[in-house]
Amino acid sequence: MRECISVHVGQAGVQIGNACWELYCLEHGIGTDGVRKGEENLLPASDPSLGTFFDETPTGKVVPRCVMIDLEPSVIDEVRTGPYKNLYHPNQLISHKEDAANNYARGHYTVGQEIIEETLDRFRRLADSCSSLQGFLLFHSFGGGTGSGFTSLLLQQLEQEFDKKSRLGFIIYPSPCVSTSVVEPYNAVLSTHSTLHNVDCAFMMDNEATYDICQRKLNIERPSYNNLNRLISQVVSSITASLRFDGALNVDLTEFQTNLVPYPRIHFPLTTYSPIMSNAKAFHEGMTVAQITAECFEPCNQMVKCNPRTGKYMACCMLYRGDVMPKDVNSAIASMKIKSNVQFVDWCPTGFKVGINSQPPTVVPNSEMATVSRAVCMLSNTTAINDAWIKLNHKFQIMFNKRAFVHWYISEGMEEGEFIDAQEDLRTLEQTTPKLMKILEISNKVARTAAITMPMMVTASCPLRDLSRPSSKNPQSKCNLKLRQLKKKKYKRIILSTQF
Ligand SMILES: Nc1nc2c(ncn2[C@@H]2O[C@H](COP(=O)(O)OP(=O)(O)OP(=O)(O)O)[C@@H](O)[C@H]2O)c(=O)[nH]1
Ligand SMILES: [Mg+2]
Repeated sequence: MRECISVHVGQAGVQIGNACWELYCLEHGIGTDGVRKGEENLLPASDPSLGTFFDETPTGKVVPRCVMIDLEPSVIDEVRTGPYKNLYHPNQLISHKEDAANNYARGHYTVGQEIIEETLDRFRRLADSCSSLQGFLLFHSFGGGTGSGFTSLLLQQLEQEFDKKSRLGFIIYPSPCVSTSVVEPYNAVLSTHSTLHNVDCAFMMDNEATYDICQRKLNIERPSYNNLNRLISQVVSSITASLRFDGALNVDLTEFQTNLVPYPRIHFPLTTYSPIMSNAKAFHEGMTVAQITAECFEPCNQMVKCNPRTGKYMACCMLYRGDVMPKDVNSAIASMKIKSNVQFVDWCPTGFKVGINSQPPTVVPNSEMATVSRAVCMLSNTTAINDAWIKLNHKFQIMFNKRAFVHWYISEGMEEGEFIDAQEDLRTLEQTTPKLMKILEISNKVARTAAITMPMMVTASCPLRDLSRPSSKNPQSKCNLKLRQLKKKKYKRIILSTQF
C-alpha cells in the first residue's frame, strides 16, 4: 500500500479539506460516520487502492489519513460539530488559541512555534500506521498568515523528518475579489519562496479564476467559499483519483509528476477541468471526449488566470475519468496537436501523457454542478503561468518599495532580509521562462545555420543535454563537437545566469 497523508492548514486549507473528504466519501460509498454502505468490514473489490487515503480500523470503520490544523479554533470547531464529525479521529483536528492575524511571521516564528511539536507528533503517529508512506498532500492558502507562515514552518520540519517522501501542494492563490487582507502579496511571496524549495509539485488554484468559473459556467451570481470549494474539490478529486482507484489504464500520479516537472523549480502546473456545467445546461449538452479535450485548452476553464496562447507547453498530462475509450482519446489529442494555438517547446516534442480512470465523477447532493459520465483534468506545465508570478511580484513590489506594513513582520521576529531573499527567488523564477525561451531561440538559430552549412551534422534536439555530453570518437562527432563548441559560446552566458 502506498499511503498518502493529506494536510489541511488554515481556514482555506481546512474548508477545502472538508469539501474534498465529503466528495471522496461519496465516491467510495462511505457514510458520514466512516462506515461503508452495504459492505461493512470489507474493502470494495472495485477500489483496493482506497487504503491509500483511508485507514481501516478493526471495527470496519474507515478514517481519513489527514490532519487539519488551524491556529485559531473556529474553523476546526465547525468540523468538530459538522455533519462529518464522526468521520475524523479527534486527534486529527488540531487548533490553537489565536490565529496568525494575516501575518506570515506569526504563523512561522511566534504563534506557529507553539503548536509545531504537537503537530509533528500527530504526523509521526500517522506515518507509523502506514506500511509504505508515499508522501504528503498539503492544502493551504498563499495569502493567510497560518496558510503561508505555518505551512512553510511545517514544510521545513517535514523535509527534515521525512526527506525522501514526496510533497505535493494544493495552493489557493490570492485574488482581490475574495481577498481578506492587504498584506496577501507579502504572505504569498514569502510562501512561494518556501514552496519553491520544499515542495515537489504545486497545483495553484486562483480564487479569481474559480470565482469566474462559478459565475459564468455555474450561473452563481455571488459565489461563496462553499461554491468555490466544491469546484476545487472536483479538480482535486480528479487529480487524486489515480491514487485512490485501481484500473488497467490508470496511471499513477507519481508517473504524471515525472512527466510534468522538467526542472526541479519549474513545478507549478496549470490545472484545467472540463466539463464544468450547471444542471440546467447538462440536459441539453452531450460532451464527447473530443469536446472535453478541446475545452481544456480554453482559458475560461483554467484554475489560474493566464493566457496559454502566449506561452509554450513543456508538458501536458490528461487525466480522464469515466466512460472514455482510448481510441477517442487518441484522435482527440491528435486533432489538438495540429492546432496552431497549442505550441510545445522544441525540446519536449512528444507532449502528452494520458491516464484513464474508469470511475466517473460524482457530485455532492444539491450541487450546482451537473452529473456527467466523463470528465478530464489537464495538468500542463506551460510558460504562460509566468503571468501569475509577474502579477504577484508587482503587487509585492509596490508595497515593499515603501516598506509598508513591514514592521508587523519585524515585530514578530522576522528580518527584512527574508523579504528581499523571497522576492529575489520569485524574480528568478519569473525570469527563468524568458531566459529558457532565449536559450531555445538561440539553439534553433544555431541549429538552422548549421543545417544550411553542415546538413549532416545536425542531430541535436535538446541543446542542454547535448552540451553536457560531448563525444569525439568519429569524424561525424568531431564536427558535432565543433557545433557544440559554437553553441556553447552562445549559450554559456545565459546558462550561467539561469538557475533552474
Ligand atoms: N477557495 C477558498 N479560499 C479561501 C477560503 N477561506 C479563505 N480563503 C482565501 O484564503 C486567503 C486567506 O487565508 P485563510 O486561509 O483565511 O487564512 P489562514 O490560513 O486561516 O491564516 P490566518 O487567519 O491569518 O491565521 C484569502 O485569499 C481568502 O480569499 C475557502 O474556504 N476557500
Ligand atoms: Mg484563519
